[in-house]
Amino acid sequence: MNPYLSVLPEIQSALDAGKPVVALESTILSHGMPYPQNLEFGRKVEQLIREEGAVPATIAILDGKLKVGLNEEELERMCRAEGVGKVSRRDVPVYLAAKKPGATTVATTMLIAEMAGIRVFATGGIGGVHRGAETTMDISADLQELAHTSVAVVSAGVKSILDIGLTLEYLETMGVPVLGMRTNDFPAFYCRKSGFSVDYALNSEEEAARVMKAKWDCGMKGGMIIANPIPEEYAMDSDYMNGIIEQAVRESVEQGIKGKKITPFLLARIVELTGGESLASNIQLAFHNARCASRIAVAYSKL
Ligand code: PSU
Ligand code: MN
Repeated sequence: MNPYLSVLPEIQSALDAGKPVVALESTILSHGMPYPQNLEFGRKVEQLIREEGAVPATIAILDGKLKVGLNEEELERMCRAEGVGKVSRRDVPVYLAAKKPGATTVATTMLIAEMAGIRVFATGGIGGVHRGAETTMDISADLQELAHTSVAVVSAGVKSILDIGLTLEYLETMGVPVLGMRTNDFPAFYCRKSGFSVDYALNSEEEAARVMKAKWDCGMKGGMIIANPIPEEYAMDSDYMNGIIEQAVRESVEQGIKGKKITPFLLARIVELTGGESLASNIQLAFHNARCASRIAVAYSKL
């Protein structure tokens, strides 16, 4: 038994009974969306998962524990985000030892989900290879985690704050399957297409579950990406978004923003520059991913 792991009783019972559970990250709350929209989102996304017949498990680091499932007060704390750090793999032991509050990224949420026995995780967008990474070497730890940790991540692809082509090359090198949910196009978060393709298109959530089972039953470690495009009605114009993203990236370079601060800086700037319009799309695509992940978890639990 991992002494740092603290799983809510409802989630532990579901896991013990082989019932579907869907993990959710907390960096999207603490560092990806403003308060109080993040709190409203955090509650609603859990409710959607329940409506699909699965149990939600929002993950965070609090009071020296790896928390799987948050109560109302803890969720509020993550959304207010006062003194809450952004915790990727390297930060975990420090936050545990110091009992500091930490929001988990995709990498850390996968890591903790795997420890708890959760196989499916819904997010908005994953981290990846940043533009200019050939000189900065800025590659999100999310990609290494996908290579090693056995959790399927449902995401709306990646934002074009990243170099999408290099991100896909890196995932290929790391042996991570990139599967499109009812699409051949790898989506670009706010937009349904990025100009790049997925490795394989899936026709259903059941098919995703069968791929997961095949991978893990034969002893292969590592995750996979289920790329789920934003619903048409919430998609944004790609020329418009690329212009906004270019500007945000330019400002980050001019202001010398580096390291783990880059992604939160760009996300906040994009919300400002679009006058909040991108936030509405972000919320809707994350809801859509939560529904998809729940259906995959339900299908997986029946195999
Ligand atoms: N991309 C988004 N929204 C997010 C993130 C990325 O569109 O909220 C967050 C996720 O938690 C992701 C993290 O795991 O940023 C990646 O940060 P970095 O690039 O520093 O690894
Ligand atoms: Mn980075």
